Amino acid sequence: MTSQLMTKLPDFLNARQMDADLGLLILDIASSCISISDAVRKGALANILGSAGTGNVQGETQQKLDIFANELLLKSNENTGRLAAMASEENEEIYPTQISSGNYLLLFDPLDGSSNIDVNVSIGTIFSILEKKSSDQVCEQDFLQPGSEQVAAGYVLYGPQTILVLTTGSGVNMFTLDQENQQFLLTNENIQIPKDTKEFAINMSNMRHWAPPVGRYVNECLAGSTGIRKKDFNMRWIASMVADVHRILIRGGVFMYPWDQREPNKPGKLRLMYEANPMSFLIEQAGGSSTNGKSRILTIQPSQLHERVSVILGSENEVNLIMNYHNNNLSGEIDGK
Ligand code: P6P
Repeated sequence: MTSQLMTKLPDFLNARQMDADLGLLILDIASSCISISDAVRKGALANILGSAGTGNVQGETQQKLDIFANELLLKSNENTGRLAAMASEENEEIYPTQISSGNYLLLFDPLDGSSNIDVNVSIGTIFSILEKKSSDQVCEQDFLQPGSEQVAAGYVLYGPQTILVLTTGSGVNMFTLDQENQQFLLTNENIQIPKDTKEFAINMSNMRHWAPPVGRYVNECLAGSTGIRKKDFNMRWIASMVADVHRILIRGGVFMYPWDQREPNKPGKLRLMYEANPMSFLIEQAGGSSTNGKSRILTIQPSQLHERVSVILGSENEVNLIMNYHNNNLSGEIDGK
């Protein structure tokens, strides 16, 4: 099918007959990500690689592109009237909009996978949209809703193609950026993740720190056809959650960033509100599962904006097996207690 015949993102959203402001908000995010994509592609030619020489609220060194992406998303969404406030991995506090009459709350990791920026490996923007439920002045408490309350979520992957992956609660659809016309075109409809897999993603260098259930699962994968799984497994670790999740949406697999004993009081490395929740919404909408090892991530009641969580997500049968190992008390330390 030629690109002229493919469905454009605005037409796709109109056909869904969703709330007009939500549709326009999604288009605002998509437009911001096209600008981010352009900067990512220019890289050194735009003098936008390397460290900015500053640290973020997470205590991580900020890359120039982190700051560029964050500022662009904040500035391009602060005056639309569609949002009450925003929250970003790069900002300690929430970011009230200039026209705070909007009903929506936007959360994002502006550039996930920053350690890959300077080595030209795929990175991405992750976003989550909630409704502001209270009529009071917007505050952090408005954001502290379980992931099941999201009205939309997605990511834009800056890889060989720039791809927007989106759910508004009725399936997962993918849109590829037509670089010539600067339009996202529908290229994969109603994604479904295979229930089984032969591929797992985890940072193996942390093996000695894992809880026993994770170690048991991975060792059984490594034993392959000679062990109880009776099939050989492949391993991937891109160190960009967006890229690992995208692979799983396309061909199945399981992604794990579990609790480990390096920092036992932290439930995990990844952020609940703007990494795990949007990815979990996408994964479940595509027929997969997403858990912290013991329960669905989307049911977690947040207590802090930047709280972390243990993440095990992907092909349903594989995730259920790992959950079984945790819940049958193979002493899985999930919440740091
Ligand atoms: P590690 C990127 O910094 C990130 O937040 C995720 O995108 C990615 O899956 C993970 O951290 C990689 O962590 O410890 O392997 O570098």
